[in-house]
Amino acid sequence: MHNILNKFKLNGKIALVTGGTSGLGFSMAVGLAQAGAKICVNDIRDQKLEDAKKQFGILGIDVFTINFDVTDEADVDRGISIIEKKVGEICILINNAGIIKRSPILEMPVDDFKQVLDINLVSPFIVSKRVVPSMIRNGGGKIINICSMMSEYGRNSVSAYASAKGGLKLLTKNMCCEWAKHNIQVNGIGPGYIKSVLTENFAKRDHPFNNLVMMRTPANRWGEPEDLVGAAVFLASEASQFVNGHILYIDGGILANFGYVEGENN
Ligand code: NAP
Ligand code: GCO
Repeated sequence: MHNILNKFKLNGKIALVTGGTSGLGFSMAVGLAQAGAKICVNDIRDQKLEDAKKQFGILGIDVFTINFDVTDEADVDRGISIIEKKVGEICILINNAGIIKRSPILEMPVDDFKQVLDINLVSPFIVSKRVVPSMIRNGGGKIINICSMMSEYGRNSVSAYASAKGGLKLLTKNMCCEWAKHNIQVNGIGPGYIKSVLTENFAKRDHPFNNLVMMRTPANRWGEPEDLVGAAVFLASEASQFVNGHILYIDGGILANFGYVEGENN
């Protein structure tokens, strides 16, 4: 009898996780590898690539690492060409690389605003544009864009980041519109507040922002990178063939919740 779990297996698939040397990307890459995929990760710092290779190795994963800058179209072409030559053509792409710069709009240099958009929004366009032609030739593929709950919300000081992630939500839907006919499913994962280097300054007891996140998150905890892995495997697998243009929020319920204070109904 056909077993549905076979639909979640990624054996024989080649996956690229951009910026997958740490944090959320690293965890998702581990999950895809455990599901059978051959994993490639890139970064812009050789030391991080070396450290990641060791970390993956400890987990028994033979990762292919490569240095290229996702914001530089020529460097992306060079990097992807090396992957195609040494590993094979990519069938799963997770556009994970990202940064955040927090500043009030009036104090934020335009160049900082542009850099955040370049990495978080323009680079998924660049990398996907380079990878999709081979997906089309090969009969299909999967793209997962790492959005954010800031694809839905604004917040003081993250105007560049929210603009980029809001744009990435709609870029995801446009990629779906243009590439679905080629059996390419393009979806987003929208993490809530997850412990990583981007948020480590907040996730400390009694930090005002930590108190806000705890109050707003019905799960009453910060997310861990591992909380995203099941969704990543699902959206990278045959189990999600009819899921397209969807942003799957992994946020402990925060987007469903206006907020609650003790005693509000007294
Ligand atoms: P992270 O550990 O800093 O991961 C981001 C990765 O992107 C880093 O490895 C970074 O490399 C890489 N990167 C940055 N610029 C690059 C470039 N130009 N070319 C290639 N790689 C580049 O932080 P994270 O929290 O895991 O973030 C991963 C993704 O999740 C980001 O898109 C972020 O916006 C998103 N996200 C995070 C949260 C959260 O709460 N943590 C929530 C929602 C969404 P270097 O370290 O060498 O610069
Ligand atoms: C912030 C946080 C958020 C998270 C995440 C939420 O400053 O508000 O860094 O932006 O990183 O994107 O989904």
